[in-house]
Amino acid sequence: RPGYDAAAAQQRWQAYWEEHDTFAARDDGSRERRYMLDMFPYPSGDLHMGHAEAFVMGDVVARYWRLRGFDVLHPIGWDSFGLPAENAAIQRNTNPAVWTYANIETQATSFKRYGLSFDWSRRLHTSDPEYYRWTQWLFLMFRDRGLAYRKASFVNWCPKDQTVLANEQVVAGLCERCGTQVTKRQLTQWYFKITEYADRLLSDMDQLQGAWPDRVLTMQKNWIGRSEGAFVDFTIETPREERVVTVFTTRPDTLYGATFFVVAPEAALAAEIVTDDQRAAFEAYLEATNRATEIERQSTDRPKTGVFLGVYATNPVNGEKIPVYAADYVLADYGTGAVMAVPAHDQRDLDFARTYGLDVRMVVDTGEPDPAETGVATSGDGSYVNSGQLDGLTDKVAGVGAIISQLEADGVGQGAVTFRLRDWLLSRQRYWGCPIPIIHCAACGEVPVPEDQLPVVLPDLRGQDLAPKGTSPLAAATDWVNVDCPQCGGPATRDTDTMDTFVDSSWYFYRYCSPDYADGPFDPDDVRRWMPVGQYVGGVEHAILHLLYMRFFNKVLYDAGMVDFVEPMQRLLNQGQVINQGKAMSKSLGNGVDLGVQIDEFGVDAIRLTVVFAGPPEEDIDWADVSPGGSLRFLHRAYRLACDVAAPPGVDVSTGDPGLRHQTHRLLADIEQSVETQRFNVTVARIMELVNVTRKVVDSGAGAADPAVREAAEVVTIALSLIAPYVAEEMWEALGHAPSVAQASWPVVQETLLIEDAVTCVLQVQGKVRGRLQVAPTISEDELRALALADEGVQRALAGREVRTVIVRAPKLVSIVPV
Ligand code: ANZ
Ligand code: ZN
Repeated sequence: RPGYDAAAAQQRWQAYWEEHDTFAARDDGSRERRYMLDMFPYPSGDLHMGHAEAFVMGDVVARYWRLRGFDVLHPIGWDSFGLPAENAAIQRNTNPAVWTYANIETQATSFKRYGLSFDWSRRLHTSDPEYYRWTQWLFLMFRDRGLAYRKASFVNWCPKDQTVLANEQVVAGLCERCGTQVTKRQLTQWYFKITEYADRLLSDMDQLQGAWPDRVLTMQKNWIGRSEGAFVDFTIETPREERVVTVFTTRPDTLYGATFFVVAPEAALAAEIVTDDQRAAFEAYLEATNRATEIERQSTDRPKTGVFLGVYATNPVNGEKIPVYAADYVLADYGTGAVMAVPAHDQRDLDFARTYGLDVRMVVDTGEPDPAETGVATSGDGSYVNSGQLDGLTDKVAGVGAIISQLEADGVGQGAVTFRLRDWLLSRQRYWGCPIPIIHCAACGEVPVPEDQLPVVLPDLRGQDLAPKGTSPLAAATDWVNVDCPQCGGPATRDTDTMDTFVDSSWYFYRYCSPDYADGPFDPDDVRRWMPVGQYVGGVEHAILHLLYMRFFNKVLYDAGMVDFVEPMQRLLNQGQVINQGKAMSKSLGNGVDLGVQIDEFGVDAIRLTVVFAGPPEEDIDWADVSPGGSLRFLHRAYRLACDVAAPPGVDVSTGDPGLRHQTHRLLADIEQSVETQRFNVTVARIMELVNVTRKVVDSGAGAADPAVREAAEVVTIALSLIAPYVAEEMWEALGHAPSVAQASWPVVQETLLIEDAVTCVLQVQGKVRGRLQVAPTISEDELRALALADEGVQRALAGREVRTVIVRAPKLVSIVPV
């Protein structure tokens, strides 16, 4: 027999949903609300298999919540500014806007076809002036709060994209976007002071334990990199002056073991203290340093290099004078950019000491062999030696405590906490981004663009050369750049940088709550009703980028009184990737799988089912191991089952085959549990099982007319609608229900039907059968009596009359005689 026609079903139901606004977020105040958010896509080309996987997971959640009776917000939009659009536009010689909005339309069409239950009325694009007006407003709000500032510094520079990159965008020394080796450059840039929130970004992670993947929490924790230790003041005598130089150390207890001192070559200090004799050597070394990346510099297996600066530092605890080096394993922008080197207990210092023949002095005896001989630094607990008043102590906590007290008493140091996290560099010298709403005036300095003049709209540079040159292409738009100063009216110029697109994506989920709101970035009431987001779904590649930045934004909004929750995303799911033959899909390997082609061949439902069935959502899917054809055959089977049902809608299912009813409710309980715990692959397995057991009953026993068959087919249809919505609509219709299954209710598990080896107990009132119960064969008489008296059919038959006798023959019969 034929199955369902996937292509026809897609056309029909997509049109139906659209016409009836089936998935518009209901919000009349009578139901509990849930917010299901997907990370919004970049509009780079059409949807691919990765999208197919990510978005179906969120769709299962949204559809489930709707069936459970929640009002569900499930919006979609586009992260539409950014380098990919600009690079593609340069390559194809078109304007980024043209390319971007064309891609958005393509993706929107594909999303609709893919059956995602989005509320399309809330659609947004971060490159729309109506949106980025508020990105600019938020930037100015941050600046008012002292959280946005400009400074000159060395920045990561991608020579190919000709733009600055945030540390997070440098992966293993390479540009995250194009893979080019990143170099350093000095520029004046805008920063967000995310470091001011380092402590809270860490401590609020408590609220996310168990609800966010551990992997993401660990990555954020390491990225924030909290270190406890001390600042210690050394004095350095230069030929010109004596200066105090502070180091940060996590091991102040090893202070007596410091045998040399190291400063970062590019820190201003190095050039200031170097002697004339050593200057030429130092400058040559500095040049070499500027060519190395931060990752290379921190690499432990790289040979240590450095140069003696000709000066000595005095250790504050023992007055010892130790030589000062510049070496590139010390970074300028971490701690204070200077370290006391303790080669016996720090491997990097030991490697350096062995290269340059410097002293190695053990001050913590851990019982391991002497590092001076083995070349292996020891870092564990032990008893202090050669360490003045620390000698005799035997653990780190005591040692660190004692030395910090001493440093503080002597006024030469103090206990301290530092963070690895750097401020967020947000300036980009590129065209296709949100303009920074600042005007530079010779007389007034930085002047914010007045609120009533927002948005600062990107000038149309169509036909102009956007190719990267190292300065923003906006600088060439002189009509746009030259403005009157809003403060003094004198000649002034606009800031020509645009913002990192991670600024755009740090607040889009608030905007979805009130997409047309005109008095601010979002309506605080709407946000209070819908947020925090109940479930966020997206890729783990954003663990330290977007997922940290948006937490930071939320905290600033919280401090500004604009939101009343500390963490914006209650739960996070990182879906896996779709790979092929064990490898990431790529053009060069020729192992790409095209989503459109797959859908044309098997239909949307079969592809969605395949993706969900392939494994737990966070695991990668190898397309070589799955069977969309098998999925399609299953869907046909499920469809035919619905078509075969002969009992009418609304039939009293309690008279149905007890064995099948038991299976139906047992599997329904499993389906529910697996959806709640996001084991969606198990959900599919259980639905398949239910189709099989039901089919057996249809083909034997009481057959298609058994009410239990209808019950089972309805459970199959509703559960399947989460994953394969088109065929589920067809089935719902075949079952004689009005459209749409999206408006159905999630079936209720009947606990009494879950019992293994249940026995049917007949309930009689005055000798007539008034009901049946599924009970355990071991049920006690008292329990059975209570259940029987509570039964709806019995109650109806009694019609309020008092009971005279109850005869209980557990487990098969209860006979009730009323007065
Ligand atoms: C002396 C010492 C002795 C250190 C010892 C460690 C072990 P974390 O934990 O990552 O915060 N350090 C400080 N500033 C640095 C910089 N700008 N560049 C490179 N290294 C720097 O690391 C803190 C430790 O890293 C500090 O503690 C310092 O070395 C080094 F047995 O000081 B320690
Ligand atoms: Zn001015």
